[in-house]
Amino acid sequence: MSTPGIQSTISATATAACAFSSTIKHLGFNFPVSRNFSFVANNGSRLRRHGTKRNLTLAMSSSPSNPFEVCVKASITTPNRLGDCPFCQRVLLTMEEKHVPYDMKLIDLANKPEWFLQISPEGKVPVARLDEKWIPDSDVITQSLEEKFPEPPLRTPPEKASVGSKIFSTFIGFLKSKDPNDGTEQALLNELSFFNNHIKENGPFINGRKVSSADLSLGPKLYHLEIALGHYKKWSVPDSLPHLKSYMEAIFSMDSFVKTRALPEDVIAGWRPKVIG
Ligand SMILES: N[C@@H](CCC(=O)N[C@@H](CS)C(=O)NCC(=O)O)C(=O)O
Repeated sequence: MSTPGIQSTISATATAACAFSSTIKHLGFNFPVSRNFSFVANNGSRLRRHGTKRNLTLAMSSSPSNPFEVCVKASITTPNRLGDCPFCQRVLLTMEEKHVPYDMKLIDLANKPEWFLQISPEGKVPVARLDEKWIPDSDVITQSLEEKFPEPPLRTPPEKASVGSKIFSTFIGFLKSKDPNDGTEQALLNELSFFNNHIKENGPFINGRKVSSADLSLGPKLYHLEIALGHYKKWSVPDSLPHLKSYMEAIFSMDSFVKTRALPEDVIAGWRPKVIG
């Protein structure tokens, strides 16, 4: 299915083109830079970084004329900005970490276009087009990306894949709670302490030295936790959990994270209906 013109699309390659264009001007050249040229230059540097023929083949399989398309939540506070969906950020982080060029289509979830509902009948983001098929759900999309783009490998071993997986639901329970004595804060603290100990013994990331898929799933959720609980409950991660704190700092400062994170005001606005109830 073809999607309409790219009014609501921000192209990762186009962003790279801007960056590259300003570099050229800075060097004193002045000629127009095409999207293609930027792509080649962009992937050229990736190829040097990875230095394998396999990467060349993989990079070329999603050329700028046919980059991966991913529908993500649009900002509700700022035009033409990525919104506050942690599942969308997880997919974007995976593409960034695997150096897969993509086109991002920003979906206004309060006013879903007809073409979007046709490719995502449940009306949910993220949905990504892989091999000409639209795939919903961040679990399925990231697994498909892992199969199609095995380098760098991001798979978390099964015995560690569920570490931290209860943090998001306990965070939501605490955020929604109106009764300070209902145990929701303690439930969250228990999950965070468990995670803190895991990182102390296995860190700096869930699977050790390198970031893996479980980190890319949890990182955006911890970002929401920090912003939403800070705003609505004046709550922050206690100093008694230093390994969790440094984990959050490490994830939040990754280039891929900075590039794909939501605006704090969108995170705050996004959780307001849940807090108000
Ligand atoms: N399990 C799904 C969850 C996706 C999801 O819940 N997305 C939300 C945005 S964060 C959504 O699209 N909600 C539909 C709506 O708000 O209308 C995944 O991992 O992709």
